[in-house]
Amino acid sequence: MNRRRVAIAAFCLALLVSVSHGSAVAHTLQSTQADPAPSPQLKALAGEYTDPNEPDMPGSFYEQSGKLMAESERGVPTELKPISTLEFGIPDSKITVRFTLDASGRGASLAMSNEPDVIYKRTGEPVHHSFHDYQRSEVMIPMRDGVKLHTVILRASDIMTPLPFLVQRTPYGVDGTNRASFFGSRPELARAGYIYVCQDIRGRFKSQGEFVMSRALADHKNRKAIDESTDAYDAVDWLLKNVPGNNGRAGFVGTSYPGFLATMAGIDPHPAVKAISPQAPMIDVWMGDDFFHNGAFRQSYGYEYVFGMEATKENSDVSYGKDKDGKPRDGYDYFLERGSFAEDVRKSDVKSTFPTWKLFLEHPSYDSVWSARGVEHSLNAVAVPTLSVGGYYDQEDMWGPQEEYTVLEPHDTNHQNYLVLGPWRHGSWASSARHLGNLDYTAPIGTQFRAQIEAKFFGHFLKDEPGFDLQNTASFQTGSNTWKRYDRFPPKESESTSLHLQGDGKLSWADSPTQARTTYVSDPANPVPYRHRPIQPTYSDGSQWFNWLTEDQRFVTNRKDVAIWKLPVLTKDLMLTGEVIADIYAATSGTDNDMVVKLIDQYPDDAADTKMRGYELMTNEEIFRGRYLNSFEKPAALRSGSVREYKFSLHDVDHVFKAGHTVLVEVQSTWFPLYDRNPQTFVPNIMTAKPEDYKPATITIYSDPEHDSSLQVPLMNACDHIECF
Ligand code: PG9
Repeated sequence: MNRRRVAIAAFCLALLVSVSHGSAVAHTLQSTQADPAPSPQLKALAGEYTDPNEPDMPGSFYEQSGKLMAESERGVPTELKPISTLEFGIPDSKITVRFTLDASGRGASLAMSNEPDVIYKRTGEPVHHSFHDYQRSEVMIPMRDGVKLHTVILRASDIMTPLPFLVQRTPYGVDGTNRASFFGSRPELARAGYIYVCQDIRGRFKSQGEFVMSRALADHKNRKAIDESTDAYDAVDWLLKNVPGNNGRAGFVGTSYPGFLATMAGIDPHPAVKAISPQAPMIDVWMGDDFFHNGAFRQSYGYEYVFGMEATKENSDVSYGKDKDGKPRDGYDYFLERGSFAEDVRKSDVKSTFPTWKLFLEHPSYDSVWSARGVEHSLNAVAVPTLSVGGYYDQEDMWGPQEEYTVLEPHDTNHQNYLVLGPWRHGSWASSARHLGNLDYTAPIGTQFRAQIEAKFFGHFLKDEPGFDLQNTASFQTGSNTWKRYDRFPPKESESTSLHLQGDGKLSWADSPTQARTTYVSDPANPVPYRHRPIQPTYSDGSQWFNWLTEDQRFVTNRKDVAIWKLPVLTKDLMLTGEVIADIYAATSGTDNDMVVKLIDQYPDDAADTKMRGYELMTNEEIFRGRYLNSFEKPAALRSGSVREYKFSLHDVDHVFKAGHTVLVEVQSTWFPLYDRNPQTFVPNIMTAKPEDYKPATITIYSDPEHDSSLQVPLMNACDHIECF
């Protein structure tokens, strides 16, 4: 399955129609079709149906000319295919909808084959929505070096006034872009009216040229040089001259890889580019986004994502195969048995090593190969209004948007650097759901962002429309479940305050008065899983990858290789807004190691929401690879037994730990198989470590006046928790 669609497919009925339209695979339901149900029967099914758990995503069904039609806020009217009188197929998909009648013979509820546990109840009469009539065309747009890029253009033919371009460049394929997919993925923008342009980047799908993963910026003084920034420039230049009815302005939008591409469109931009919204952009894949974090290699993700992108010009899937009982293999076992990343590559049986796998193998440290790809080094001007969007629970690119905003902020002379953060997973602001995993935000925060901020941002800068009132930052604060607006992030009220890791597993606002040591043995043969097992391939159907950052951490809390510190139960709410920094003093009996630090909100055992009782919810987490303590460029062995300071960011938070909850800090040295195992004995290149290099090591965390292990947390209501003078 196309990986972009996996993320969208989870959003159920409201999106169903549009998802099926975007499908690359045409599954036919013809053979199972019965004669159409008679109209009176279809009329009885008519209504709006809603999942009570997700009340903001209803879908409507109605009879039209003897056919059953479906539509929703983002699903264009679509004719369903009758299978029986109560069961219908969604065109171009395997999904079926089955109705249940009430005693009077009227539709009462429905279930969809792809969501067997959800029952949609009839909640009213069918609701109709307006959908512009987007006309689709395909072109090959020439770049300055003659390479042509495949581009789909949608123009709202029922809007007569000149419109701006809204451009998304992507490596994930644009063939499925049409009226239905535009409304399905960006309903507010589709309804507002744009010339929507989606382009395959170089070397992907139907575009010519060579694909280079996170292509570095070229020297723009060389007029012939090309990169994603010049391709964006050339595309805009061509569109302005060749697509009639444009208003002379262009905006760029995109999430993740397309978010990075939106960022690139804002570097030395075409003069017509008036707004960009990089959403979950990856900014530096070595420092903190997809492939490494502080030097620790994201083994399962790096292996699978690159396979998906570089095996063919289109998207490919990885399988872990079956275990001896014929069940799908657990990714934990799969990667543990293989060993180092070099073994993953060797056992993958690909004919020649993919270019980005080769980079991982040959450039494990932050050398010029990676720093050249680090976008943050080129963000030295807010050349166009920039709306960065990020998720506190983004499992792929949490760091990118935070970094983009932070690096741009000092250059923001015109006050056009904007940030929106919320408790979303990767890209889930596109959803209208209230939930993320087990968490309930009590409102459709994605819709609120899209309607009140994103649509108004583009409306203001591309069409001079009123209503955009964001000053600098909007953040949906968890715990209190409220939207906050800040005139900068972190806000000036936020005070970085030490939370000390003391002896006996105590967390305290007071300094460590005594000497305390906490030890655990980290064994690479038995690494701590990063999420509940079994672990499915990252983007496979049913994969739990998407929500793992919100999983209850109790599944590892009792392990002997996870050290825990705890604050007494809070008597007042504790509000943290800003950056959390880990500052841990530790020694290892080995010569290399990893430090994983997690900040956790522990819910009380009598929490009102029964599924949250005793829940251990991470708010912040990160890893640091010890060999890079001196330098990211030149790894060095640690001296066995010597105390070192591990100081690194756990990134931004905006969370209220409620009175009655507890704060936990956990430290561990493996997080597998998301991160490859550190052999814990220094080897020049961990990618090629041999089985005998992996050794258990004793990790000691220090708590004393000289080695004051702590977390620096951004306290908003400091005087409620520490003495204020
Ligand atoms: N997280 C994906 C990615 C972006 C950039 C580089 C590598 C991976 C994505 O969702 O596009």
